[in-house]
Amino acid sequence: MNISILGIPMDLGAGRRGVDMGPSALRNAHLAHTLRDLGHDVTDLGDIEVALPETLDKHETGGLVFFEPILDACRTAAERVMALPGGTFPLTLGGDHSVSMGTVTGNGLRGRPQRTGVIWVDAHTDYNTPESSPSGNIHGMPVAHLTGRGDERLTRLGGLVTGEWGIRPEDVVMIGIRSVDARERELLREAGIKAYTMKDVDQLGITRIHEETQERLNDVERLHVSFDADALDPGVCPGVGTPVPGGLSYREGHLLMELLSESGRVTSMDIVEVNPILDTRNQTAEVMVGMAASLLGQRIL
Ligand code: DIR
Ligand code: MN
Ligand code: MN
Ligand code: MN
Repeated sequence: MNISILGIPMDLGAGRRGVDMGPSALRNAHLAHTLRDLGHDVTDLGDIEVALPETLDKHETGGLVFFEPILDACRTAAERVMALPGGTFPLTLGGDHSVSMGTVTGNGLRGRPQRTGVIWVDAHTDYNTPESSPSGNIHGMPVAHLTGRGDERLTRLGGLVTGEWGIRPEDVVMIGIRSVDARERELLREAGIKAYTMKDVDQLGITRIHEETQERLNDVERLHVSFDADALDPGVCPGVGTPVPGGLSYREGHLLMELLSESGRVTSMDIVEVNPILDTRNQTAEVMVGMAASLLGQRIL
């Protein structure tokens, strides 16, 4: 397979500094080399340009911290993904999770707009709107905006999204959830988004959750996996900005990626929220490279 790596070195959407170094940490953990060893043709497109917080005033626009530069970066990321030749697998590296407003949109609109399912692997549901968010941090809001709620400039990605295309709430499946804000919980319920909490993972197991996810997303034409490193337990991935105890084990993460790989249906992936400042000797980036490898065909035997 042809895989294109694109970095979005942005931490403007997060509450703490450092995930802007995520793409570099993942490259240092031998991302491209690992995927080439699996037989893929890998092109690293480098990073898009993102404004540094030190060069900006930290102003809020209607409850959205760093709104303009985040919209700019997301739009640029979407355009870069849309420009990739058909058949290429985009592997996009955050950055905080707000980058996925750009990457998911780019993947959905590439070639001709298609119905796109999203598997959101995360400790958090990232379903806040500017009104519901306790923090104003946009990394807590991408799923709401991808499914058409919140600030219209973000849902339309500054005019890039026109017409009917959008992610349908019923085409989103979240896995690994264990931190949801009060108002966010109400919005999620209203929207009818399927979220497998850690309790569900404990009770049902990843195999059953994967089967149900495939069933639910049976009709989508494209399938995007957005993997926030904080979905995994902080013991496995300590280098994240908002660690939450009780996460996916190393094997649960791999098993989910292995099963998704076997399905042959995944067409794009993000790896986000790797924070090297808070990490232990780049462990989190190494683990996440392993997750990408499992999704992209690595097998034990
Ligand atoms: C919280 C934290 N729900 C917020 N979100 C995080 O600020 O909206 N998402 N950490 O990854
Ligand atoms: Mn997230
Ligand atoms: Mn998260
Ligand atoms: Mn986040």
